[in-house]
Amino acid sequence: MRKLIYGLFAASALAFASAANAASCVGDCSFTVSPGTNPYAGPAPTYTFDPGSRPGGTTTGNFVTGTNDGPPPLYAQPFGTAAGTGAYGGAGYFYEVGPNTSSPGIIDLTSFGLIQSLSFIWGSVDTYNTLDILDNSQNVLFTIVGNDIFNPATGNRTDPATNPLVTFNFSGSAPANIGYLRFTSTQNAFEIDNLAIGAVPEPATWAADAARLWWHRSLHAPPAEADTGAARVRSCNPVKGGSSGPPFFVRESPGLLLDG
Ligand SMILES: [Ca+2]
Ligand SMILES: [Ca+2]
Repeated sequence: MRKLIYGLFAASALAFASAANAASCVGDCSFTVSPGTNPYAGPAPTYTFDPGSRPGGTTTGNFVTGTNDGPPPLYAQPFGTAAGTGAYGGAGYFYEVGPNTSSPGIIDLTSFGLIQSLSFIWGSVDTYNTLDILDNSQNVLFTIVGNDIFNPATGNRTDPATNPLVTFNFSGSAPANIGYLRFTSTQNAFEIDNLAIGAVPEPATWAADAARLWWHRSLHAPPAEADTGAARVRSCNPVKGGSSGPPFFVRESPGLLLDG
């Protein structure tokens, strides 16, 4: 009986470890944390969260600017992106979720192809911030919490260590599966800015692009002689000093025609 209990315990512990590993950013997921800089020095943002630079689709959450100390305190501007202080985020809008505004919030990335990397400024990292990286059906692929970024995640608003650039890299099956980011914060707040998505078209898109390229080229192809296989005949001058015989001709193989 004792063996059975131990066995069950070991099996459940193993299952728990597997579940935990499945949710952590390991395997096909890795990340780096670089202390925040002012001005911002990361990749060009896909979304600065200013008007006109915001994720679409089924995205939820809040686009705000500045710091709102309430009461209760709602959110704080991520370090290095306050108006006029950074090369990016100059208009100052950022993305946030929290119980007094809305939480969780979802950023819809389903319009991108293979997502190989993504980065953002994680502002005032808190222990109660949770990022879930979801697949296209919104199942959790990877989970990262504030203390994974900096421990202890004190929420300090100006310390570069708690306002870092966080960069994720994905491999294996992850790039094709990532569909959404889910931000949860059980207290105010989880703030990010300058979300940069590193994506390439999916193979299906490549095929479509190739088909479009072929169609475009077929529309602009040389006259039909290039496609009929008919030999093209080019007249040449008679050989200098030759007899009074007829001029000779050369045949140009259509197989030598190169597509521009
Ligand atoms: Ca911004
Ligand atoms: Ca925060």
